Amino acid sequence: MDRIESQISGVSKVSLNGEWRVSRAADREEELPAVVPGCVHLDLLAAGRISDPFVAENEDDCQWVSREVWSYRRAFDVDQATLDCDRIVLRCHGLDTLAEVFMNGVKIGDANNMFRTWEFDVKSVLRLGANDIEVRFQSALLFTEAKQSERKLPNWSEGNEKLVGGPWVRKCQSNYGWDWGPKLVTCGIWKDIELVGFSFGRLQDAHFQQHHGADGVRIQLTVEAEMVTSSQATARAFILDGGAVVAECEAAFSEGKVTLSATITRPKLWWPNGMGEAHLYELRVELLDKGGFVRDVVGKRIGLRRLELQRHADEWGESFQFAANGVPFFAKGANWIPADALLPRASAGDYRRLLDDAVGVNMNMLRVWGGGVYECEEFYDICDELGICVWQDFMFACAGYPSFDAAWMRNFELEAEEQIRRLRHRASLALWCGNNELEQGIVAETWTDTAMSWEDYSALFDELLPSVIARLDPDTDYWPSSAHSPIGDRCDFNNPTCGDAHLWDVWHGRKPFEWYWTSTHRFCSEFGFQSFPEPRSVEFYAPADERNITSYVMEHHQRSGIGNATIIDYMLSWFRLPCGFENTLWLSQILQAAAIQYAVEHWRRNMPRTMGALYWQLNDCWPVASWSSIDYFGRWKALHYAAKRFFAPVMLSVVDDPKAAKFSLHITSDLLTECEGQLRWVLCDTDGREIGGGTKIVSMAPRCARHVLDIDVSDARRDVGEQGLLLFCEFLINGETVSRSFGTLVRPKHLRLRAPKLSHRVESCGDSKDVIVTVSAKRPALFVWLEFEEDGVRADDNFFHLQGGESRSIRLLPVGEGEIKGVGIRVRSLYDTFAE
Ligand code: BMA
Repeated sequence: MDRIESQISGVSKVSLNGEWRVSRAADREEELPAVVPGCVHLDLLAAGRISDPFVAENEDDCQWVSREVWSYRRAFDVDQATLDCDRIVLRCHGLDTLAEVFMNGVKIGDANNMFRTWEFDVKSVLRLGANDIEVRFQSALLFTEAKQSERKLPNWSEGNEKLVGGPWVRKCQSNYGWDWGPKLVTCGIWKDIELVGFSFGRLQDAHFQQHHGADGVRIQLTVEAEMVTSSQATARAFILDGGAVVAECEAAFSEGKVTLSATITRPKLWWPNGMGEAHLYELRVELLDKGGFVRDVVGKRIGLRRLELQRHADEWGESFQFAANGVPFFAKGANWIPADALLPRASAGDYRRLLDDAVGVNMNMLRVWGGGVYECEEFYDICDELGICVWQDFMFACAGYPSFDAAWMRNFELEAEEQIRRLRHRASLALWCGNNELEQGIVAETWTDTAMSWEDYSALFDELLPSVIARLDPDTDYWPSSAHSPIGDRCDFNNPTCGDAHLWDVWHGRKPFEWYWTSTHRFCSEFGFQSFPEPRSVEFYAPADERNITSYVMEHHQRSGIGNATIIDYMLSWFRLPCGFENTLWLSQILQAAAIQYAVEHWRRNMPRTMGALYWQLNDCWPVASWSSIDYFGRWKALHYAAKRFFAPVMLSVVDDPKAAKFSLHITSDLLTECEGQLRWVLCDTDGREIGGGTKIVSMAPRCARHVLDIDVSDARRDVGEQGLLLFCEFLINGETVSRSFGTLVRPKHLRLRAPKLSHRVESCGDSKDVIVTVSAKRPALFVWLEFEEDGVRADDNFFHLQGGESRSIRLLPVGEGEIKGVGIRVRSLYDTFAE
């Protein structure tokens, strides 16, 4: 079917994906089956030649794989129709990384950049009938070790959690290891590979631009074609909305290029999640010959929107806020790392699940972090659909890069051109960012062991990259680095008055959570706190006799040097020492959620001074202790449930003031319209006895944060003592609770909590497949959580607080297709973590 269609269109494509063979180049005899797209570690794993590197310490035993030369081969047939094409190329959408490509024994080219598409002319080497292809991968690790011994580039944590020399090669930097990831310097044909043949010409690019005016949105489309013939060619474009054509234009190519334009008069705008519909149109571009026959077609989905970074002088310095269609919004989200350390394994379903999980907790922005990869089409497709804005880093992180090397620079320039052309039409694309954290101490006056020179840094991030962006995508903003301070001393990378900031005073700096409340930064693009995955996930990698957080395997699955000690240190300052291994894992999640909630609530209260909070990090690439809110298996940690609450469109939060015996209540609304609701609060003791309470009607202007009530609890404190006092509060709109909050005058470890006597009841919900669990507490219960034995289940709320005598109905949601049985549910709370 594909073939027939492609022949009609005049570009024939023969996929070479599928079954290949892989062997060490030094030992061709021993060939193993291989899958393309894929990578050598996945092939060796499937063939039983290595043990799963994600289990126990197996990663150590497969380090030899990164030191070999690997050869991928397959045979394929070519028919006369393909052979008759005047131009035939082998198109490799992704080779990881140092590759030589041979066809029928003839070398057809080399590749040295994982982030580029490689095309090789194969017209003269192809034969009718049987052909063979070999792609041979050098060891990127041996290459970078050699380069690094010739000239040492600065690189954080090298030799510790990282292998040597990553910055020398244009390859996923976290392959070399990271403080949350394994060291698996893999190789392989990691994206599609195909033969492409054509005789007339093919479409190369269609640059879509939009100009919003009073009479609608004017579309401008610059189409480029690679022509084989010199005969006349025309470009025709359609914009469709739900299948119906809303605009159409056509014009003849001149020297392979043409600009078309059209106006959409009643545009349906694209909005980020929470601001409106993320409406998408279809764009179809055709290459026509002079008889009007379609010779090539490309399709894209586009959104009509203005999406910009607004920086202007204001009372606090310079703003840093994103605006959609002129409306500034608070960016709520997280940092994204590769979805799997062995990336070709991440399926479209994995991307769908993770991104659904991001919008499911009210996120509207993700930052594709610079130590991973430019993501696959599915990723951006789903972000476009769901209204997730993308902050896109270029792939540089935490190291000095050899921009003094002209060939390396040219290689990157081509990479940047390709990625910008690929992604610039995306509705979700909010920002191009040069790199991750290079300005954070890796740049100095001159090159040293720990820094690159400002001169070489600037050549790359102040000159080359912004000029490529200005040429190819002038409509998207560029930001040189994250974190970056645009005013004053550039080395003051976390300047609180301007730019974005990476706030690691809590965690790396070991400051107390209260430090967050002193931050007045304009946009917090990184801050984080670690936790362990839940017991079921840990059981996957830690055998029974290693289930203690100081065991070798548990420390092996913890890549932050200060990791486990830091978790425990903070844990003891907030919570009682937990009993046993499992409670330690769960309590680490509660602690992590508390830390990030502390931070985000503060910044949202501080809007519009602060206009973004992207925590580190959304996801994991293997099972490990890390800063993620979703573990490798897709299980939500307590933080992810908390994110749903602290990123809610309308958020109630409590600021406690133990000295003054006072709670201050604040509401932050991201709604685009005014809202009115009822604030309710109940003060009780740890036995659940009500001591006070009240209600208040509150109106909130659109997009604002304000202090709405002070509650003086000095009398109650005198009566029951500060360790016995709990404040529960909620905000209701039209009778429905939209946000809950909670306050105490002491840290949870000093509360006189009593056994809450939790019980739960499982009910099915009418005809629907939904299952409801009603959880009840006799006495106040903090951080109540449901734990599931069956997989494929999630709760619509978890790690919540209950008042004494309160019942809460929690809906269980299926993850994927499965049906929920509602069996094996355990309900526990903070009390159970320490009470034996
Ligand atoms: C950041 C990131 C990563 C790192 C994280 C946790 O600043 O950019 O490099 O994994 O901190 O240490």
